[in-house]
Amino acid sequence: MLHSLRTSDHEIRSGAGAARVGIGGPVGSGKTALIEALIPVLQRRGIDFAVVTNDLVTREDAERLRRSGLIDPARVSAVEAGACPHTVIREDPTLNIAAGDELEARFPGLELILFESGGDNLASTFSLDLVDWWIFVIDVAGGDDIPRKRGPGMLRCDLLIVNKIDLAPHVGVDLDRMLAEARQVRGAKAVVPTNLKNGVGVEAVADAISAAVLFRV
Ligand SMILES: Nc1nc2c(ncn2[C@@H]2O[C@H](COP(=O)(O)OP(=O)(O)OP(=O)(O)O)[C@@H](O)[C@H]2O)c(=O)[nH]1
Ligand SMILES: [Mg+2]
Repeated sequence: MLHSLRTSDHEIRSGAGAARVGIGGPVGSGKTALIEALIPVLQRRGIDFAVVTNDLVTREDAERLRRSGLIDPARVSAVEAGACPHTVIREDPTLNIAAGDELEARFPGLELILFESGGDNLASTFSLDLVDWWIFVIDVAGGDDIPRKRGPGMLRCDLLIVNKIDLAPHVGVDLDRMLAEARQVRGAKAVVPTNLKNGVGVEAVADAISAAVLFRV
């Protein structure tokens, strides 16, 4: 069932469908803040996009984005993930696939859909039935030992963001060492440091998305 869904989904996407990008990571690492920072950058670049948020039992993040004034509220959809946020992005992403399909039907020119996972732990990963490419957001306040813990989310994502770099001196984190360890465990895969309070790193994230799934450089 999922297979046939995926097959038709792929066929749509390989034609005029929107690219789908996941944003996962632990609770509070800055996933919604990343979307808020990306919105004006993507708009300036003329990219036609929409957002799907996942919360446990509320629509808090969707409401935050709709109220932000940054984006047409109709372009923000919410999925209520229930108790296990990873289930709806990995084991059974049907609800998220349907939310993406529904946005594509309403906005025929859509090029990109960002899917924010509910805050989870270092093990959360996205199914490639749902997304073409995905980002994992960790933050320095979560501890500089996170890269050494080698969680699957951090290892397997296409782009790792180390956020809240502004907080490093306040939480006793050696940022250079944390970044070096993250790069070491990820081999050739990208790591981008960000401060989403002042926008440092956001253009680099938009560049990576554009190059990877929109084939723009
Ligand atoms: N100092 C600092 N604070 C940040 C940064 N990015 C996000 N925050 C703050 O961190 C808190 C959590 O950010 P969110 O974007 O809500 O995190 P989230 O990952 O979406 O959280 P959940 O959806 O609940 O898992 C908020 O208070 C943000 O303002 C940053 O780069 N620096
Ligand atoms: Mg959020």
